Amino acid sequence: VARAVDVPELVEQARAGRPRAVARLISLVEDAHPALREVMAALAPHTGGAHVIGLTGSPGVGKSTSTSALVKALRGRELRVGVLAVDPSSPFSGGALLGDRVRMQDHALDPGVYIRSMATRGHLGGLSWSTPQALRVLDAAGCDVVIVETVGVGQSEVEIAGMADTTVVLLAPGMGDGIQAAKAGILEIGDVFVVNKADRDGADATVRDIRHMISLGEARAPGDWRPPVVKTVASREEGLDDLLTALDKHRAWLGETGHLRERRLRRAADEVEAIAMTVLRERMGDLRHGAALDSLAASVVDGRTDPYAAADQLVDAVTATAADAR
Ligand SMILES: Nc1nc2c(ncn2[C@@H]2O[C@H](COP(=O)(O)OP(=O)(O)OP(=O)(O)O)[C@@H](O)[C@H]2O)c(=O)[nH]1
Ligand SMILES: [Mg+2]
Repeated sequence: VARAVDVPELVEQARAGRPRAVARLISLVEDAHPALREVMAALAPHTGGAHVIGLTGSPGVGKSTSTSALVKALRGRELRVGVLAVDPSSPFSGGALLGDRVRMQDHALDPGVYIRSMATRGHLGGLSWSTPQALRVLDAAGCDVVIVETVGVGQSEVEIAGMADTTVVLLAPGMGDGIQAAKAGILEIGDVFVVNKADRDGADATVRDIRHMISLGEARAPGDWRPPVVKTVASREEGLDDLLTALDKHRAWLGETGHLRERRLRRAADEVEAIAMTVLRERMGDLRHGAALDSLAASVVDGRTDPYAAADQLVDAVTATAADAR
């Protein structure tokens, strides 16, 4: 049984920066709670202020260490920061990210930092559904910057890149990371590249590799964004100024060229689509368990109708259900 939620009160507290209220709102997202509709309606006028930064890279490359160092640098500028650690492979909150939590303890007592890990596997609608909603919560709660850290390489990273204003791809010297990045299609999604662990041999060679591979990409028109490659030693908090400068420049470029609005329009379209698909799937499910699909299936088997016409009828039935609901 869902606990009653005082949405206006909760939203007001979250907007005032109360961590418990923010936590509760993100839990509502994770639970796909019925009160979410009201929550999102209340948050909508207060969103759009945060610079959303996606941070991705192979396991162990230093994402969490970099996030922590970045948080510290941003706090040095007195900005409010949200961190969302997304683990698409884990069905449980917290577990896989426990190590990161320990690392993040530096910031545990800082009211200007909000850190949350979120597991999305098995979640209704998955990553594409829950992450943007959690981002909205942090955005509306007044975060100037929200960092989304993804665990693991693959499709999820490309998905996260679609949700960020600026995507940072982390690499490390050696390990053929540059080549792996090219293979994984990660070069296309990076707005800023970071060669972390620059205290190790081969950092300059990796920087050259990445620059070379970026230059092999699509021919760029004047005025297009050229992804910078920055060297950092996150564990010693070195190179963070260069990284912040690159992030600022990208944010400014986005604003000046209209790309920010373009990206956010695409993001909102994806979000609306993901929610609509979830709703449609639910309603399809209702029909499946009702008699509608059975009788359509019988029509197909008996040759009275074809599967396409039957599918059209099913879709029409779903739409009719929606009209009834209104
Ligand atoms: N030498 C060196 N080690 C680093 C640097 N940055 C991070 N590390 C170390 O690399 C290891 C992995 O760092 P994490 O920040 O956990 O890497 P991650 O990308 O978050 O790892 P996953 O979350 O498991 O994918 C840790 O032992 C860090 O201390 C660096 O700049 N130089
Ligand atoms: Mg990590």
